[in-house]
Amino acid sequence: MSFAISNELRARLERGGPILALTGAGVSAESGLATFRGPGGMWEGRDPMELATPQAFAADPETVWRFYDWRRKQAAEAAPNPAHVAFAALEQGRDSFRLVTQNVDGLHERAGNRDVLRLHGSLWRLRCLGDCEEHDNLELDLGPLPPRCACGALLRPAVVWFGEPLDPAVLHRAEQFAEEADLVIVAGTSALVYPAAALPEIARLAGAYVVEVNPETTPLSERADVHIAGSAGAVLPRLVEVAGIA
Ligand code: BJW
Repeated sequence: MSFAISNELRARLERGGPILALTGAGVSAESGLATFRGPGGMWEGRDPMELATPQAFAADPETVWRFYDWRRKQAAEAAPNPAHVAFAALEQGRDSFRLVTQNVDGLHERAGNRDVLRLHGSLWRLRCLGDCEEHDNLELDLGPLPPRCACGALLRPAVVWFGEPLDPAVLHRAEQFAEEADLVIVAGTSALVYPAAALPEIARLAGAYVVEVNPETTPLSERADVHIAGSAGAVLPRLVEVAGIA
């Protein structure tokens, strides 16, 4: 796949300023994981958007848990793809690289990124609806669904559903990165879900150059400095090369 790299993008990749990457479900599509919106986004004939709400969980925790149990198993079977590997190379090659993801699948961490700011939580953490601490859980067999905590209360995935606030400290850090960035790479997101979708605009207003990597156009496309219409797995390794990172 061939695509042009503008002089400005090349200059910003080469000059060593702070780079912020904002990633979404499309980055894991080439690992075989379904995105939320668009083709292949349905689960058992249901729209994932209807399931990713506290209301859906309150009404039917078993169905919502079956969806997340399926996602955990899919994610465990998936392997990081060249886009994940490229983001890990950027973190290793640049002190001032920051990765902010909306993804909950853990593939960035498995590719080698050590400092991942997870806006929407993680499939691999569980939260007790009683008083117990949120904790990591990598177990693929959670037993009968919905799972319960040792204290007897229901457990839920520690992800951020619609209408729920993001962790304020995480969001604050992400906004700071956006304000400090010289270059923002937005990859694999429909740029529809806030407050994540506001980060490129915060960065742009503070002087960053914004590049979007997505085979489709999104509401961000016309505001970004460049839209590269390609898959993250093809484009990101090339950007790493231009940045001079082996
Ligand atoms: C490829 C590719 C390839 C394919 N390469 N690309 C301002 C305006 C309007 C509304 C709001 C607003 N502020 C807040 C809201 C409400 C709401 C919201 O944004 N609604 C909009 C939908 C209108 N936001 C919220 O509710 C947030 N909370 C909040 O704001 O709280 C405020 C509050 C304060 C105080 C008290 C109480 C509340 C929370 C949002 C949580 C989102 N949660 C989910 C589920 C997470 C858990 C889980 O994973 O199940 O997050 S929903 C879902 O969408 C998930 C994703 O992270 C998120 C974004 O999706 P993403 O990653 O962009 O995926 P897709 O599928 O949409 O797009 C994939 C893209 O990839 C496509 O464009 C493809 O073309 C592309 N692609 N292959 C590159 N190979």
